[in-house]
Amino acid sequence: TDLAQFIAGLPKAELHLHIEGSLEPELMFALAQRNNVAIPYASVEEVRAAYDFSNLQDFLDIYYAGADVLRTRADFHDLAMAYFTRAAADGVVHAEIMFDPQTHTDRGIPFAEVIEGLLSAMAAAEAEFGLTSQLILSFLRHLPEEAAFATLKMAEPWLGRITAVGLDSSEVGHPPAKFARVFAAAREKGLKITAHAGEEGPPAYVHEALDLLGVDRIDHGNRALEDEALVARLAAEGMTLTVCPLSNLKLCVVKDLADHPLDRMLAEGLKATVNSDDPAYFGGYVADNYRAVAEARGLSRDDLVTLARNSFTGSFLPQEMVARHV
Ligand code: ES4
Ligand code: ZN
Repeated sequence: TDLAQFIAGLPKAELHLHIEGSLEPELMFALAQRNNVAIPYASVEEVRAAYDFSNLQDFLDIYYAGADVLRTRADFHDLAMAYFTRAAADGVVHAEIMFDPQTHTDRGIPFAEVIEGLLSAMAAAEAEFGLTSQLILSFLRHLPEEAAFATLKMAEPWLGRITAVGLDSSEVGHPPAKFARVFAAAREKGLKITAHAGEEGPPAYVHEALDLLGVDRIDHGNRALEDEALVARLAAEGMTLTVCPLSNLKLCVVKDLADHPLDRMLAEGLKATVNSDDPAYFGGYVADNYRAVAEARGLSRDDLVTLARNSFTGSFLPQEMVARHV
């Protein structure tokens, strides 16, 4: 359709993507076989049928189980290359991808295997598709802050190739305040900062991400809309929100895409972007997200152009690179 073509042809950056969440069932089966790992599903159809979530934790349980097939640097390379190939086809020219080292190091996979596999795919994607990318190391917030410090220490030899740190996993009960010290340490090392906040957690968690973590970006941020003063502050600061419409639908953050607040965010002056989050689990890559929300909310072409422009101005690219895209 016209809309699909317009969206695919719009150069975009993806700012909220968990690389482990791009593991498609077909690749999960192939890696299970390659690594001799048993998985609790008999077929690709059975895996897809299990992707019926009623909240974030439901999803996370299945996401961590799926990640168990990822064992070697080749696996992480193949995982990321499959994502970049798919993203390039969607018109993504720059991607800032999150990875969760603790999901792997806690299973005995060396940090080096994970990151070297991702870095080799990032180089291959730039050579093959001209798609640039950056890495965001995400801490698992259901684990203690000490574990995040240990992860930051493991990452030390690669800090020159990591752009930012993030905070993901189970939000409610694990406020940003729990990680204030480790984010301060990351900032001192020159890393940018992002955090999931206001996906399921209250507006107070968004306040904490701003005040206690000093975030450069907010992942999701939907529930900030419940707090008028917070909305005004986010708008005044030009804070980027990495919104994920299909994720919000699949995790029941919204009941229906027709209720999605994306255009309300734009109308309130918020710098919203559209992203895929965990595309293999939530039913679509970035262009699917633009299309679904554009149809459900009747977004204009101007809105779509604004969203794509926000994805570059909200990126962690240096200013002169941003200028090349906007
Ligand atoms: C996640 Cl959607 C979402 N929220 C929090 N943590 C995550 N990890 C992967 N996807
Ligand atoms: Zn996320």
